[in-house]
Amino acid sequence: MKIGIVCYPTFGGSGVVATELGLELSKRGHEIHFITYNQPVRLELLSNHVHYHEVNVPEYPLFHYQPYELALSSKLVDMVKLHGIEILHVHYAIPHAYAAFMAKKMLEEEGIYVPIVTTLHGTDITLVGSHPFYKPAVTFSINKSDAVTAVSQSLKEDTLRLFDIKNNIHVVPNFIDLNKYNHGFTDCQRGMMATDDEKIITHISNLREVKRVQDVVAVFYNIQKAMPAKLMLVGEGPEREKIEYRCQELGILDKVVFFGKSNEIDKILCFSDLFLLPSKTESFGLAALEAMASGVPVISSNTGGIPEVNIQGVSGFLSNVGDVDDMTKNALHILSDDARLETFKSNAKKESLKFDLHEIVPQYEAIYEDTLTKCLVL
Ligand code: GMT
Repeated sequence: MKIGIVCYPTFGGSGVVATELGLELSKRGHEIHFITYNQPVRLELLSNHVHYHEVNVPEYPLFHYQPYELALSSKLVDMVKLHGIEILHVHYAIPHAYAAFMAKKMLEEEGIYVPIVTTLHGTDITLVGSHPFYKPAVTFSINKSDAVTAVSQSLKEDTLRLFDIKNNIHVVPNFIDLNKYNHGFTDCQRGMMATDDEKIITHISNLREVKRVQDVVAVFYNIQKAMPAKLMLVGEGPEREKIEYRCQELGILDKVVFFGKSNEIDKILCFSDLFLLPSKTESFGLAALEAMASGVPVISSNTGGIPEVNIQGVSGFLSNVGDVDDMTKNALHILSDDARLETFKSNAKKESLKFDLHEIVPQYEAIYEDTLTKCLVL
């Protein structure tokens, strides 16, 4: 199949999922066209099966806001015509599903029919999409998609609760390339980050308010009072400065390593003992899955789709949002006994196998095939 993928090209989970999906689909013989405003961060490999088409939005002084969705829909029309793209898979409803619908209608005028698959990732529904400013357009775009997927059962339920949806929503969870996390490193270079007796606690996110990174700091502060420990904070975002000040106030700045945006997530997870994800909302929690695939147990909140990934008492523990004391208690329970820590590490790895990309990517292929068949019948 010739598949057009529209996504945000940034470090966010939706862009990562879209990119990894496109790369895997290309390995399975499909021709993939990424269409977005920058080359996606995890898209290192361009080949005759993987193409990237940049959407340019010319600056024009009359426009207070540059019309990205207009430029995107025009680009989609051109790319479908030029490359014979058969199906468009758009990740994140805003504005991608909306722009794709406009492209579809323009193409229909020329007798070309291209169906749209929309994948909902979370913040497009729970944080932004349900805002009254966007809600009618998001509802319309979801209802006009030929197929809709959500990354967790929880997100599907949220979508049905928040919007008036007429379409069926398929749950297709986030996935992981387990080969990437079967560390070939014989030495994780743990010694560079901590001494043998120190436990390594890690958090990876875009450091937005919704991630509650202050809770990460609070839990870590409690852990390091009970045992020697280091905190690895990976990612960049609006909360970064506040967090640094908080660490300084607490007198733990020398125990916290800020990695910024790192492409070496696998290496960092390789030497981690525990992963913290105390988010306020989280439709899936790809970062937790990546940790688990590296054999790192997870202490998380019990919000959104996280309980579909992190299994209570098996791969880690879940607490109510903001319950730092319970998170600390659970973290210390895992970390204070080496044998127990090993059991949780191996359980985390085992649980991650459910999300093997070889199991999940065929689900998307089946949706594409089904959608194309239905559209041919119409
Ligand atoms: O978590 C973020 O801030 C990034 C966000 C995004 O839209 O890229 O991630 C969302 O999509 C990921 C991939 O499906 C999910 O794993 C994340 O849980 C979800 N984030 C939230 O729901 C907050």
